[in-house]
Amino acid sequence: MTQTHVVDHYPTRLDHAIAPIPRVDPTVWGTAGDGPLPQRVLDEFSDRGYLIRPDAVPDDWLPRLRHELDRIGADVDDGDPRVIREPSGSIRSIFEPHLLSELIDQVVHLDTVLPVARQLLGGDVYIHQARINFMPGFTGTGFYWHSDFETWHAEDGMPAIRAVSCSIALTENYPYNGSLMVMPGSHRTFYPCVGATPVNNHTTSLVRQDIGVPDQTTLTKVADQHGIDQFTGPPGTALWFDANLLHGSGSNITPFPRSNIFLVFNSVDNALTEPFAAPQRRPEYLAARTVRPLRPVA
Ligand code: 6CS
Ligand code: FE
Repeated sequence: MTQTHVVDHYPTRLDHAIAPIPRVDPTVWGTAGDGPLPQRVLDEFSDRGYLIRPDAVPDDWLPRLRHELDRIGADVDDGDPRVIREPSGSIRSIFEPHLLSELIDQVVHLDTVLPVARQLLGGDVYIHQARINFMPGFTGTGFYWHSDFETWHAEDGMPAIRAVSCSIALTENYPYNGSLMVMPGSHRTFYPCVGATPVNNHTTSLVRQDIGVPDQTTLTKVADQHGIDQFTGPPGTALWFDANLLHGSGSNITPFPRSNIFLVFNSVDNALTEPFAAPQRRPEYLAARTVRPLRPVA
């Protein structure tokens, strides 16, 4: 859908390749005085596009959270579109867990979580997307390299790069069980992608993303320039990463499953418009259009 009122700084899903575009938005929108992160950590996030914060959830919450994930998985209806399954039938993701579970809503509001999002994004934030992810041992499959913002801009109409993801590990992330890889510093450049968005792309892209991924020549250059880091750590560790950071994961052929809570915060000043490069909007459970600013609990 075309729109004349919102400037598109980040053209993508094109019919021919164009050069990478330097990011026009800041990465850190708040200051050291606005939240728990000191200037040194804000600078690191600005430079590398991600942060690892241990102990995002208290240790004694972890068994309850794992149990809650099992409960949600068992309770959701078979036909609920918020449940994404692997071809084998096993559950890969469940969207909107914070609306399905009081406990997960409490995680969103923890003082290790919401104040960090508010500081990084410089003010009031709301949940753009939330999901729980399950990667089974032996058969778990990953996601090819992508920038989340590329999808949210093209398919959801997110105007600026003013969103941040918080992935909280509920299981141990080893280097060998399909844990996330990132290209540090790649968030400072927008990599336009070739290929139009098919109608109802989300019905396949949440299991395997083929559209909105940079080509191999581009990925090779970016990896040569920035290198690749991997997110490892014990349960309870949070990975915060900028919406435009290139990331991906391999398969998990080890016996050790992975699961996480994945929360995407967006600034209330960056509410969704019409998709910039897709034939229709995606459903609310993938891309919230109801902007409900999150209030820190007293
Ligand atoms: O579609 C989404 O919103 C998210 N999922 C995938 C597979 N890629 C883009 C983004 O991370
Ligand atoms: Fe992603």
